[in-house]
Amino acid sequence: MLFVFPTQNEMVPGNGVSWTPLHLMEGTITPNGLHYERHHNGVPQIDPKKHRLLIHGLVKQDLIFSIEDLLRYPMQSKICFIECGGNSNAGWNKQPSQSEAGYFNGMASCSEWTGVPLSVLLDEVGLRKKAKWLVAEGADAFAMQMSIPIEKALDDAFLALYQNGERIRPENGYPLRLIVPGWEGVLNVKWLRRLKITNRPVMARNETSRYTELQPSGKARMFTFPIEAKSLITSPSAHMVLKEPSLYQITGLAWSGRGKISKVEVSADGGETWAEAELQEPVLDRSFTRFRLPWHWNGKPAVLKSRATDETGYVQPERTELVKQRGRHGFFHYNAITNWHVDRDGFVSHVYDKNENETTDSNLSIDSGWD
Ligand SMILES: Nc1nc2c(c(=O)[nH]1)N[C@H]1C(S)=C(S)[C@@H](COP(=O)(O)O)O[C@H]1N2
Ligand SMILES: [Mo]
Repeated sequence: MLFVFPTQNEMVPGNGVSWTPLHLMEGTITPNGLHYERHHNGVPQIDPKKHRLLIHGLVKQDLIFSIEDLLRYPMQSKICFIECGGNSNAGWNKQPSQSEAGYFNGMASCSEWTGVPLSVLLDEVGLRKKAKWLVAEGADAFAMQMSIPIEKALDDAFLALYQNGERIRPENGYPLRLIVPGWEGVLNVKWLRRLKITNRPVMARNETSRYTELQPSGKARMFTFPIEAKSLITSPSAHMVLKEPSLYQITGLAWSGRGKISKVEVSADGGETWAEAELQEPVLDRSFTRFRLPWHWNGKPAVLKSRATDETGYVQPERTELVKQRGRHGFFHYNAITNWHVDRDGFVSHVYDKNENETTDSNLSIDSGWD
């Protein structure tokens, strides 16, 4: 399922995105047909019998693997989220996006991925002393290339063949994709055909001109790999209507690329007071964590917020803090707290904090909202 937006370059019709409708979902696992999709140039049709993975570069011995070969290796499974570094980037806009929660934050999904630990294959090719980075390449028309530090490759990266028990769907990288748990989406190269071991990053398009951001200091942030802790109330959320003053369940998702979520706090008065939400067990490393809290709406206007803390102690920032830290040229890595305003009629909309100074000059206006 791919929606290609007409505003995109018509020379590249395969460039587009579809979102996970987080606001319509419960639990923590994304069904395969609802996993978000981000393609830089279409979905290749790959014959698994012909597909090969080459591992070469600073290795003792180059090796080529068929899918049949890889299917014979001992496998591991891991439940983890994948989030695009461009997810929620409409949050950088001066005006709050009024899209439904999933159609602005749904470039994030969570699956059980199964495949072969990369460390096993790297052991087989034998790394040379100067091996510091690994360049992963996809077999799509874009020939996506991304550089990954060798420590992460040896730590917990793996080559996935299955997603939620079935073979990975074409849109998500069939027959083989790289999974780099907790690190930004673009590193999870789909349709993986080559791993080149190098002594430095390749400086590909998506790690230089994209997925980087100019900071107030004038220097760009680059290689900002782990996804920082984030949470989002999925219900009630934008466009929903609370029919009458009554008891409601506030629920949402939290995740962190640095480990487990340790706490989600919820406020129903715009951040004056907070209550700790219940986290659905099991709370897993680098995975969606479902939180829930009962709330009595008294019929008066209210502002709902959720704030995640992860096991490193990192606390999800307010939008003002994030903008202060990163400046006004951000496009990626938006993880600020989202505010949902409930009006007297029970209608829910997206608002920024009142105290936010949105008068700063900015040439920024994000319409398309992905990368
Ligand atoms: N070969 C290849 N790999 C790719 C991409 C791509 O366009 N080509 N898109 C990347 C981006 S930007 C993201 S966010 C994730 C999206 O994975 P999904 O489509 O399975 O959700 O895949 C990454 N891997
Ligand atoms: Mo992405």
